[in-house]
Amino acid sequence: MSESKRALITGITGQDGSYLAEYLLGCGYEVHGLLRRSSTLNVGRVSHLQERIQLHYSDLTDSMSLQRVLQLCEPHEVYNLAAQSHVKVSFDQPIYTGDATALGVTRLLEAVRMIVPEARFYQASSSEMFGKVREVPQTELTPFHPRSPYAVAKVYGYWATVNYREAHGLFACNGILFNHESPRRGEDFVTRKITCAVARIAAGKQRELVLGNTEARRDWGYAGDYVELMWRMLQQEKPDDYVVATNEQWSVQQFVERAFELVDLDWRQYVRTDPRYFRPAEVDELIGNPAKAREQLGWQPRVRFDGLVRLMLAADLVANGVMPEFDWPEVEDIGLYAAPGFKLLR
Ligand code: NDP
Ligand code: GDR
Repeated sequence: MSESKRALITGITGQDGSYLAEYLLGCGYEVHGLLRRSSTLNVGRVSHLQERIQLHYSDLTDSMSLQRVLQLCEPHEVYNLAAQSHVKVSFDQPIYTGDATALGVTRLLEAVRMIVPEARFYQASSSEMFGKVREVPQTELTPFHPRSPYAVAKVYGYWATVNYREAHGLFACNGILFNHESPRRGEDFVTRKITCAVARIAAGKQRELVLGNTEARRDWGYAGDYVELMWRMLQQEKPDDYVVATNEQWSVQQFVERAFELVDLDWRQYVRTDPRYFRPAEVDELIGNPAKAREQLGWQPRVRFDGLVRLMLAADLVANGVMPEFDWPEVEDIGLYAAPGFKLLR
C-alpha cells in the first residue's frame, strides 16, 4: 500500500466519475475505480488517465465483487457515483434500476461497514428525489416526492446512507446534486442531445432534432464544478447532506434557442417534438437553494447557463470539424475529445 490517500470511485467511467478522478489525482490521491464488463471497452471518458488510475472489474449488483475490491484497495474515501442514471430508461427497466441504483447502495455500504468502517462515504443523491415539487427553491429540508423508478431508487439510497450514518456511525454523506452537464455528458440526456444535434446540423450531417417535453425547467450546472463539492463534503468534521445547485432555472426550450442562436440558425426549422420522448410522469421544474453548501463548504459555481451552452456546443462543433465563432468559459476539458492541437487554434 502506498502512503498517499486512496479513493475508490464507483461510476468512474461516467461523466462525474471522470471529473472526480481528475480532481482527486490533482489532490495527490491514489485513485481506484469500478469497471463493468461489456463487449466493447467502455473507458472513453478516462482513457486519458489510464496510466494513473487503477480499474477493477465489479458491479453494484454483485456484493462479492464489491467486497473484493474494497479488500484490495482499502480506500480512505468511497464515492458511490454508479447508477442506472437515466430517468426515462428507468420506466423501461424499473427492476434493474432498483437493483443497481437502490439496493446497490446498501451492498456497498454494507461492504464498507464490514471491511473499511473508517472510510468516508459519498452517495450521489439527486434533485429528482424532490420530483413533484412542494417547495421552491428546494433545500435539504424539502420533502421528497419521487416521480420515476429512478427517483424512487435514489430516495432509497439517500435514506440507506443516512441510516448507516445513524445506526453504524459511518462517515456517510449525501450530495443532493441538481442537473450538471458538460461536454462529457451522455448523448441521451437532453442538453448534450441538443448540443450534439446543433453541431451536426451546423456541419451539414443532421437535418432535425426530435425532443420530448421542452417546457420542463431545470437548474443546470457544470459537472466540472460539482465534483469538487463531493470531495469537500468528505473533508468536513462531521458527515452531513448538502444541496448543490446554481439557483437558476431555465427551460429545455431556452436551452434549444440559445444553442441554435450561437450558430446563427433558426431553431424552428429543425426542432420537432415526439410523444415517444415524453415520460409517464414528469418532473416539471426544479431549482435548488445551495446556501448550506455555500456557507459550510465555501463554494461558488464558475460556469452558469450561458457559459454551459457555449462550452458544450463548442466542444461538439470542434468534434464535428467546425470552429466555433463564439467564446466559451476558460475550463480545462474542452479539448478532451477534440482534434489534437485544438487548443492552439483557439
Ligand atoms: P453516468 O450515467 O454518466 O455514469 C454512470 C456510471 O455508473 C457509469 O460509470 C456506469 O458504468 C456506472 N454504472 C451503471 N450501472 C452500474 C452497475 N450496475 N455497477 C457498476 N457501475 C454501474 O452518470 P453521471 O456521471 O451523470 O452521474 C453520476 C451519479 O450521480 C449517478 O449516480 C447519477 O444518478 C447521479 N446524479 C447525476 C446528476 C447529473 O446531473 N449528472 C445529478 C444528480 C445525481 P458504464 O460506463 O459501464 O455504463
Ligand atoms: P433528468 O435529465 O431527467 O433531469 O435527469 P434529462 O436531461 O434526461 O431530462 C431533462 C428534462 O428534459 C426533458 N426532455 C428530454 N430529455 C431527454 N433525455 N431526451 C429528450 O429528447 C428530451 N426532451 C425533453 C425531460 O423530459 C426532462 O424533463 C438527469 C440525470 O442525470 C439523473 O441521473 C439526475 O439525477 C438528474 O438529472 C438530476
